[in-house]
Amino acid sequence: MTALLLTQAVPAPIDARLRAAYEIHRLDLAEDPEALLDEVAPRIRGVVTGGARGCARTLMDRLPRLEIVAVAGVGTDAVDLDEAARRGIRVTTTPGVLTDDVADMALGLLLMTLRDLGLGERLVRAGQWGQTAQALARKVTGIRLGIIGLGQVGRAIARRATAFDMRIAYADPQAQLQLPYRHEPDLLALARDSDALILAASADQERVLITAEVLEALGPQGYFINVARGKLVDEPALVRALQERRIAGAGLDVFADEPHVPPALLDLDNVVLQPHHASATEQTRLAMGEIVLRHLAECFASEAAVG
Ligand code: 8YV
Repeated sequence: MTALLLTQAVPAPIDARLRAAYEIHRLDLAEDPEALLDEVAPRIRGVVTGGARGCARTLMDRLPRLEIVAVAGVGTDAVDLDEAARRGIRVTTTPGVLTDDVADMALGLLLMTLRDLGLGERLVRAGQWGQTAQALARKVTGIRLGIIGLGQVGRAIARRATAFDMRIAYADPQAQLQLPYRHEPDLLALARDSDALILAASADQERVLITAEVLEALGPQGYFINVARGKLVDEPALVRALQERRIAGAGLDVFADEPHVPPALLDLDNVVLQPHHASATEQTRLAMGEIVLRHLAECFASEAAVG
């Protein structure tokens, strides 16, 4: 049986089908990952991983027979693509199927953050209704929304935002003139003219997009939502801006060093935090798993045909 290494869980039905067709080893569950690799690495021919975990050079170097890195996700930023290309290792992703979920998460975080839903919920649970006054929230309908990255996810966010009568502008290297949104390539100008900024840019870039200056331009009435990658943000600057109320609030699904969340954020009421869960619905994770199964089958079938 072809041996595969999984770096994270997949839904049970996908797991069962993987186990029926392959010899499966779970790196994330191993008590001693090094000992597991010592034992199985020489025969591993595929890695199944997520967008955030990817497959670093150090792991690739341990796997001499590696032929495929099947990412359940769209970002390949955590996969060493140069090394994969050099060794002829396929890298596959699951585009399309998680777009709606990520856009839904962005809207959820936007609503939750502007309307202080987390704070209200904590207050009710603590039996404080009627005892602790809650400040009035920010109206969502009609805000000026700045979307950074108008790819599949950015466009899905814009479609949802349209139903909330939001005035939409976006920053993207490509102006999409067929769409009824204002193109504003200058991030500082976009931040200055937005009530809320949503970061939906592709993960596969090195540049920090959300700098201290962008946060300054967003200003004390502005909100920031991130469903892309934490490393695209100057995270210490974001924490300071939130602590000092130089921006109004943030909704974050992603962080620079997951699963570590800057401790200072845990004490702030103007932040909503999620554990990188934008695509974590049963329906979407099953759809992603189907694509991973197909990519694995194609990889090993085409090889059988050649051999
Ligand atoms: C994945 C992600 O769902 O697609 C990506 O790049 O970061 C996430 O949406 C996650 O990696 C789970 O596999």
